[in-house]
Amino acid sequence: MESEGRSATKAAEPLTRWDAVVVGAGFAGMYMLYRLRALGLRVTVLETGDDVGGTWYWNCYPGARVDVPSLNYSYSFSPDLQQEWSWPEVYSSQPDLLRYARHVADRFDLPRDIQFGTTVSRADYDEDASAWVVHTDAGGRMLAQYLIAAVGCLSATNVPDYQGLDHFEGEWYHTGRWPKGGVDLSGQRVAVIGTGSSGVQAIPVIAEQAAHLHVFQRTPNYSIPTYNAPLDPDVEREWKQIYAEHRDRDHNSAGGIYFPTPERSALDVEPEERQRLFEEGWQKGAFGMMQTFNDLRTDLRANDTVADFVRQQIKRIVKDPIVAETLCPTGYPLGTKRLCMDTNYFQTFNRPNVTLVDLRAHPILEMTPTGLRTDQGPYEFDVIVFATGYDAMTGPLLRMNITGRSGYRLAEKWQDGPRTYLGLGMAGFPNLFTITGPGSPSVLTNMIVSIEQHVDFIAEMIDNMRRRAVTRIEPDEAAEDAWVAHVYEVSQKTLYKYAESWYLGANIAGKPRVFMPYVGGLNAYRRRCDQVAARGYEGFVVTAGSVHA
Ligand code: N01
Repeated sequence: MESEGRSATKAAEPLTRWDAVVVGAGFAGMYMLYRLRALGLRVTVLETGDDVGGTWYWNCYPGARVDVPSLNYSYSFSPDLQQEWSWPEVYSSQPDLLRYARHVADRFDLPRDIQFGTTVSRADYDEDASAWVVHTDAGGRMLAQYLIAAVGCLSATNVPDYQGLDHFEGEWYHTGRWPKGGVDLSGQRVAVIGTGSSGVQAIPVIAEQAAHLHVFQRTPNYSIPTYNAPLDPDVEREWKQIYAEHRDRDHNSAGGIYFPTPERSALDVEPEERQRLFEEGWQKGAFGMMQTFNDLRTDLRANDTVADFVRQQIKRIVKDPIVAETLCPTGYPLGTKRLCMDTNYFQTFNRPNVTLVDLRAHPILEMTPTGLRTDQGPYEFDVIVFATGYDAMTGPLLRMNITGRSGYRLAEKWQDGPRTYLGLGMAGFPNLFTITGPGSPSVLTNMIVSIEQHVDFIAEMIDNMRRRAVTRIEPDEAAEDAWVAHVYEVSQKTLYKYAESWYLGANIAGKPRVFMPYVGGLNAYRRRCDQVAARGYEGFVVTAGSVHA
């Protein structure tokens, strides 16, 4: 029996001892390993994949690309690294980001401390040992004083529970688990379900390969062209001359990428002038348009003006007026679901081999052996692509089956939504740290900047603990409650509350509706963390003693 076989392996597996176990070898886990090793800790990193890169390892779907310029979306911790690395394009493709991750791993000799193909199946806090016992699906057991979750915010994939999917006779894939060797879609009848950032990127590329592509859209999305281009060597050279200044500006900005604050409200200018500025911003691409006025993300009436402008653009680009209307997002403010960045997304719907299906009007009733069925009839495919997103932020942590002090399960603690102190740790779970966990700015920012801030904070806290002979640290319940209340309070002052988004857990049936990231800005958050550290880790409870790990 398989379970017996597995437990037999488990029993035979010796308990290995570490100072720290880090889970995940994406950008967060790699940098955490680098920092902890420099402190002299014995560290092992457990990674499900067979390579480094995290998000950029798994998301190798056609068209996958970062939507932050790579000069900003890259590590800043090593001046040499940032000088020697060159990005071919302004917005890097997934293969280039993976190449970068591998380069960093090799340059800092990281893989020797990474166990690839290893998934954490359970982690239990052992109070007698003052250490975490970490179990892996291969039957491994590890004892470690510190457990650090670097599992990413968007790594627990969500495949809708459609009746009949098991009987589909073609191939199906989720964008976040795309096969490593790629998928040859040429001449195939393909369906893409989902039109969030992943779908918006994949659809134009798949349309070029497939014989026919059906796009199944539930909620239309606001999307802005990036106008990606090769990185101008002069821009790169000038940037690198003052890299430290650029990094400093990013690190102290609200979103982890610096933009000058626009001076005017969208409501303070005449409609013609506003239109002209939006046009100009649209032509700049990406976030250009959002930088035209200072209240597009905060004032509903100002937001309406930019949302109207995007709908005009869609109607201008898409030739069939019914298709254009179906693609127009309405009913939620622009930016309250993740704003998509695209290359020829709306143009793709002018292709003769692309059909848009409106799932709002005609929901999927079931999957069939040859495709799927709505009330409009059957659709037949060779390949179905699920671009249906993630059980975001809490999903990757809950999938680790974590149990803290006194048998307190994380799933139990979070049954009404995530509760953390600063998105860094939880009361009842000593020495468990989360990189970009719920309650931190994370997904609302340039992720690498947030990752570096968290890793630096955690490394310095561990260093401080060791120097003070502190064996356990965990958030104080009252400090955690106050932070949870603050995260909620700040979110209620924004427009985010008007959208049914994954930020709120709305995409997963039964998930508590709690706005998970901290929307108060990375700059404010960083100041708060610095203050917490300067005050001797205010809000954390420490215990001195010996560790038996
Ligand atoms: O996932 P999503 P994603 N039936 O949740 C639809 C980052 N990212 O992988 O909106 C039918 O955004 C769902 O519809 P609805 C970025 O942070 C970044 O695209 O729930 N449809 C939606 O259209 C992003 O936000 C980059 O009504 C269903 C889509 O599937 C995050 O990852 C690139 C459905 C899911 O969209 C997630 O993006 C890619 C169902 N049962 C991703 N369930 C860049 O850097 C869900 N949907 C550019």
